[in-house]
Amino acid sequence: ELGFGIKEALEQLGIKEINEGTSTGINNFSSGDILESYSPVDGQLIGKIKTSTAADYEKVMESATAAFKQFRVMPAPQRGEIVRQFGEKLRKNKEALGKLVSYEMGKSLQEGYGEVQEMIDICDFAVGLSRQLHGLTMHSERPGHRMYEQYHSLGVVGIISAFNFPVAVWAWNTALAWICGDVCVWKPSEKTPLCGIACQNIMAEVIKENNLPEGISCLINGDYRIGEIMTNDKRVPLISATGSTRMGKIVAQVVAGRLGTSLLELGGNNAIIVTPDADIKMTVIGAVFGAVGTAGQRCTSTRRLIIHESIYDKVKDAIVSAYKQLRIGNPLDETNHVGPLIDKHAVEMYHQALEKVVAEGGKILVEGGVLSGEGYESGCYVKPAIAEAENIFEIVQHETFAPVLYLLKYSGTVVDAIAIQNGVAQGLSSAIMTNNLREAELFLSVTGSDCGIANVNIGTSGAEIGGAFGGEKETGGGRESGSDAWKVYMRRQTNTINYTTSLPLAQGIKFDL
Ligand code: UN1
Repeated sequence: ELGFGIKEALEQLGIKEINEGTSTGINNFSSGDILESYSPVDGQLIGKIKTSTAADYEKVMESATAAFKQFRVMPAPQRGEIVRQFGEKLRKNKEALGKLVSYEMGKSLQEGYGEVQEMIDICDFAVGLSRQLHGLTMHSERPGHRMYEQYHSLGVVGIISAFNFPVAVWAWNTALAWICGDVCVWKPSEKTPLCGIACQNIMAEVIKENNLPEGISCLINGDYRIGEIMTNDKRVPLISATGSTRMGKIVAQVVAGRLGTSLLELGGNNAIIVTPDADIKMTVIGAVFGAVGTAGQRCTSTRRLIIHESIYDKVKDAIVSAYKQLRIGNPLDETNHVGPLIDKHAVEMYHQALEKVVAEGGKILVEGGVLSGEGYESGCYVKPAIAEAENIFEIVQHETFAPVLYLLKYSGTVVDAIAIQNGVAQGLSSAIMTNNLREAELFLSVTGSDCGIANVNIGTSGAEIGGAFGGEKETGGGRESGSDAWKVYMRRQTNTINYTTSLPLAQGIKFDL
């Protein structure tokens, strides 16, 4: 029997013992193998999902492409109204969906709710945006001519998302794509398929209530093989993929091979620089939440602390003693700080990272280890660990999706710290803790952080949806969520109109017949 109100949450979200519904669930295109979803919280089987075959995928695409023809001619503010209703339904289901996220993925209940809140926020953002899909007007160099640009709906958007944000990343993409007039086909992580079914069920109600074609929101379930069919498909002009750099490189090459567009949000190796002018209390909160929140499985998780030598021991002692307060256990119990890793494979990666850092000459400051016994039966609960290391260590250069924090010492000025911060292949999130304006501004300047996200006096994780989210270098360069990220979901057109009776050519070219 599933506790913590999970049974009721599953019922509310329409999750059954065996779940079908690759399309919105009104009809059902899943005829493949059964995929089982186990909770990392207690190791219990939550539900089964029918996966999608290549033939199912074809039916999904038929439904999606037909829906696009209808959806693209619906005025954008009316599409915004659909997204507004979706946001309303998310508000009603926040508790149930947040719980399912926590139970299927393993993040804390608060973070589960927080993720649903991000979905609600992006819906609100998208509703406003649905009246602001602005293009520019320009002055033509020719008399009696007018120039402007406009944005048209793009088509079918393929979304590949990761287990760590099993619902929010989908919503960041869909809320924008829908107001832009696109339809979406989603391949959620095979580690969190029930979250996918739940989201799909919520949107299916909105679609049905508005008498719209169900292909506006489609779901395909399964492993990389079904994702591969989608990334190869010419009918999908945009693939938005979130996950590892390894996966992103494959997706990028396949999509580029057919000259499609990819929006990539891949690995991070995020650091906080702690300068002699840092507020130590704020640093500790930011660093500890950044390193152990979501059990170190955010792509924005803090992996490296770059501390000035003059305050190194002070900061180290404060962080190590904060780690002693951490309670590890069932994430649905709100008194716990740290929940489980997603699965045993992740536990293995965590072990390997700790072994490697020692082998390379690092020093363990807070011991790791797997917890066993009552409450830890899933075998996925690990102790957040801290190691003193060097930035050049191979393992420090690598993103390990686990609560392992590396302490790095710098001497000299903030310029030296920035060199260490930038001295990795990834470029997602970064932060500096300082009350020194010169240091802060230098960090944000062109010679400062090379990441897509650079913060002052807050940590690396927990970005708001209003900004564009993503990063540089091996993080893939894509931007999702706020600001003008919507533009990638539309095709852009430049228009020149001649309202005279002659045909002057641009650049003054004469061509008389
Ligand atoms: C991710 O880890 O894939 O900034 C996204 C954050 C969240 C999003 C993280 N808003 O931590």
